[in-house]
Order: sequence, then C-alpha cells, then structure tokens
Amino acid sequence: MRIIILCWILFLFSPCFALRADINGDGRVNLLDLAILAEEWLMEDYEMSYPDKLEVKGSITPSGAIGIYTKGADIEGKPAWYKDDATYLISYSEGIWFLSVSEVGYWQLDGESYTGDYIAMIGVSGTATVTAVAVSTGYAAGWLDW
Ligand SMILES: [Ca+2]
Repeated sequence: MRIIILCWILFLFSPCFALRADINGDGRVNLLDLAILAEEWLMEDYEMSYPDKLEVKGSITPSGAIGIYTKGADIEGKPAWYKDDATYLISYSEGIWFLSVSEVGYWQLDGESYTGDYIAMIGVSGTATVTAVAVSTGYAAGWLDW
C-alpha cells in the first residue's frame, strides 16, 4: 500500500502523466486528486478483505450445506455468500455470522470472523467448518486498470 502511494506521488508530479492524474478534472494535479484516489483505495481495501468464495465442510445435516458458496449481494452492509440460489446462505447480523438453510434452520458463529466452526442451532446438526477458498489479488489488478 505504502509503495503504491509513493508511486502515485511520483506520477502526480511527473509532467507526462499530469492529465491522467487529474482525477477530479479541475485542470490541476494536486493533493485533492490524491485524496480522492486514497479514498477509493480504502474502499477497495474493505471489499477485498473478503474472499470471493467460501467452502463449508463437516459431518453436517442437511449435507446440502456442504460445498462452495459464492459472494453475492450484501446483507446489512456485510458481504454474504450464496449456494443453490440462496437455499444455503452465509450472512452476518448484529455480531453473529449465520450459515442458514432456507426454511430449515441455521448454524452460527459469534464474532467478526466469518471463517471457523459454526455451531448447530435450530433444525440442523453437526459442526460446519467454513474456510476461505480464494482471495482476490486486488492491488495488482486495480493498479493495471489505471
Ligand atoms: Ca485535480
């Protein structure tokens, strides 16, 4: 992160890239442009701290909950992962991560971390272990996009 910002500062003051660096389009390249960029990076940072896919394993019932979940629409401002058209769902609410089975029940994991052992609560049994499958290589891709 620090290295990328340094690169950008070099970019900002390099005449060749002057127009490219004018992010807010006011004809000048200054710290305002860098501030906009930094803000975008911080937002990207937040999104990219979540993997695209999670895997659920364990001796659990219903066994349909086992498998790969794909990140989809956010729920309550947090990422959520879906399987089989949201029949199976990993989502967050008020300090608890839930692995829920539509119209059946759910497991839960207390705290901010979505990976770990989810405990059977209602309508399900066994301990469901959730792990991250793939983490986005965000910085490199974001940088090349520019
Ligand atoms: Ca500007």
